[in-house]
Amino acid sequence: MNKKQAIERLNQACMRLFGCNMDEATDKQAYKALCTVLRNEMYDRRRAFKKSYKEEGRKQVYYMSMEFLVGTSLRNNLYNMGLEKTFTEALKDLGQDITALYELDPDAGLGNGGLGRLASCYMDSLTGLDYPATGFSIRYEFGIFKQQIVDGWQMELPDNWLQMGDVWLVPKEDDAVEVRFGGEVNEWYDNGKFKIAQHGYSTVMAVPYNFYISGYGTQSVNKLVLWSAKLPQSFDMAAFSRGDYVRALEQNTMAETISKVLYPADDHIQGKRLRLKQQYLLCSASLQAILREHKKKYGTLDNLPDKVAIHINDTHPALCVPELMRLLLDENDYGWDEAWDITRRTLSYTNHTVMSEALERWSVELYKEQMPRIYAITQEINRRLMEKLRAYYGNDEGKLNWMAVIANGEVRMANLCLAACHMVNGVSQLHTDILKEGIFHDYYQITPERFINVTNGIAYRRWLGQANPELTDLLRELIGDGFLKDANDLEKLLKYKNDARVLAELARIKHDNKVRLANYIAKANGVKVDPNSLFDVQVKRLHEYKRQMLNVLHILHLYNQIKDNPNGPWQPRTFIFGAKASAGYIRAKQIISLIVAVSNFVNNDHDVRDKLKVVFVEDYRVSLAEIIIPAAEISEQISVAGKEASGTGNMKFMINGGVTIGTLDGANVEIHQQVGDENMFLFGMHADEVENLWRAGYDPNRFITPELRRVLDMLTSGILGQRFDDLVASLTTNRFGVADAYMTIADFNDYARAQRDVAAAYADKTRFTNMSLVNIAKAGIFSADRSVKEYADKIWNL
Ligand code: 26V
Repeated sequence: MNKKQAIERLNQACMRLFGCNMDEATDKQAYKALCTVLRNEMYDRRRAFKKSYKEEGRKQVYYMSMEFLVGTSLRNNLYNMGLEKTFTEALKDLGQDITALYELDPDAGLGNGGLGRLASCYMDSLTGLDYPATGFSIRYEFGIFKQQIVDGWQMELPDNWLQMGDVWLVPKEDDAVEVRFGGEVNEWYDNGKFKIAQHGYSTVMAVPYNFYISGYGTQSVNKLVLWSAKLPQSFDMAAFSRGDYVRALEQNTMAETISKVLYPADDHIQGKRLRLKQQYLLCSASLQAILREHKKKYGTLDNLPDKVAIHINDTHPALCVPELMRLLLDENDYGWDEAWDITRRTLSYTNHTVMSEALERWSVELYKEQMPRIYAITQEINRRLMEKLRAYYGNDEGKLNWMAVIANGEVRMANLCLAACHMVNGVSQLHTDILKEGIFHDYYQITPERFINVTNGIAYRRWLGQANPELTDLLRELIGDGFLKDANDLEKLLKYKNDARVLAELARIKHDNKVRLANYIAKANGVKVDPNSLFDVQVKRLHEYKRQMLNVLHILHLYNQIKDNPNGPWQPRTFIFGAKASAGYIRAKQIISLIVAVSNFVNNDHDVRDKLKVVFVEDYRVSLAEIIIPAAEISEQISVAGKEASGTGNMKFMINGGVTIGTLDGANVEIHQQVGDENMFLFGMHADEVENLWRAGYDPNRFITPELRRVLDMLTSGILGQRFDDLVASLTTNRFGVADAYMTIADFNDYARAQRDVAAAYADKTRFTNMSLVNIAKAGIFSADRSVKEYADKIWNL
């Protein structure tokens, strides 16, 4: 498409939508017209791509996930389709400024954090690599809440992203499918054939909305299908015509609440009915759509595993297991063994956390109430599983109970996946080892061949190419533009190690990005930060295991040191935080309060003001990450070892030249393998040391040094404007059998040491910029292209 054609299409779209030409359009109208043109372009490309892979009979992958943290789409689509320049100029000719339109593009925040963002990164890479891939999720009307800090406390506001974001969605009302909840199941034999029927259920219609995904440097377009829950027309009318208006309306809103809002928690399960309904809606609707399409093409489901791979992203879509069985048994007349064989070979599962609070379990009562037939099938899966396990493990009841899908009145979704999926993977080397040796050990022993590691990766064309255009241009000039298709090419940058001109350029670009962030902070927080200070950043969900507390305690320690010796050779520093807390996670909210209090305290102290600044940026989200990450010099990845499954923020910092201070946890281990001791700041206990100390009986009070005591006392003294007794108690007082469950105190000293190393390294600008260069050069392995190729080869057999 050239500029002239772009102008024509924009004018056409604008005329059709708003009855005016582009040069008369408001920003909002221009935005919608532009998105419509791109959406139509993707639609056309999609048709061509689909036609070709269907003709070739290629195997397809379906990625099932309750979350896709898409972020903005406008710039990403223009960039991927190579149309950025064309449209920037076309719009300019039409008197429109494209950057103003970028501002209007909402973050599609259909996810909480790493797991959802990973899903989106994978869709991008799969498409760029021309794999036929479809994502399935829910069209939440409200995505992750907007965070506002009021008097230091997090408030949650609704995120009505569809107001603007609906331009990206194409409704497919005709493809709606029916999903049944509740009721009862009858079973009988008819001429020796087992029959079942469900009655008294309520029906919800799932309407698909297509969200097209473009790929970099290719004509291929895939789609993300988002289900929206609607009450079926007929139901509505029946009650209506009885004059039962209220009941009809009530039913209506009940059905539609299913897709109303994303659960804004990633810390613990609550066992809520609505959440279970969301999960079943996703699984049932998606599987029905997949099977319908497959049968249309092949006329049979016998070859489903040869042509279809269905991936379960964490246990949230684990109901795919019994639902696929149900569809095969009840609606396609397969016997149990055949159905089980097809199910097993079709499904695979990724685990994303070892935190026991986040491992999903549902009460049998609720599960059965909502999905009686699914419950019966789950029982049968469990019965057969226990039979097999008993043959293997004998009567080791403890082990059998631990491995059961149904036990103690609960259905355990991870065990359901382990019982059924032909492949199970962890998201970093360490995480996979912990699955094998820890929580999934008993399953691993029986079938070790099913367990593999696929380390996470990122869509670096977004996180580097788009978020850091200056660095991208420099790289293009130095190593050519091959790295935009093959991230391993980044290694060519190594030959510029110690090259004074290149180091100066890298430092200049980092400085520009810091200025950009400083401007944002000035506007958003009213705080002036110095772009010449060291930018040290921790952005991620707020969780105790991620240890934002450790960072805060160290900041106060640093504060004390500066106060004691105000004329010392202190490296000026700016500490930047961004984090949303789960709405009900009070301790996490207290930690946010503490960060805000510390920032007010430190930023207003005349003695330290030009040496130390602390900023909490509100409403951390994908589009903010794109501004923050390129400006970071130090990347804080300081979880207690063994708890962060992988981390992907760490990779985004690295590829933008951020140097990691971190524990040997998750993918930090692999970052360390890439860059070595010299190019990151490691500290803290290793995963096995954490385990051992825990077993030996950890008492944090034995680790409190006088310096740390002084900091803890500040928290309880009121000097910060508030007292944080609760937080200190959580670290030091053994009230519920655990004090400092994440060993913040045990790791404090070594963390402070590593932070001193940071300051020393930074004092030598050349040395530090070289570290930064090595990080960029070695980041190629963390491309999502590498990850999805591994999935395609080892798990999905595409
Ligand atoms: C758990 C729950 C619990 C119930 C309520 C809703 C909900 C939503 C999400 C989760 C899952 C949390 C798991 C998660 O996000 N894991 C992260 O996955 C990233 C991608 O693999 C990985 O980089 C992070 O280390 C890991 O924490």
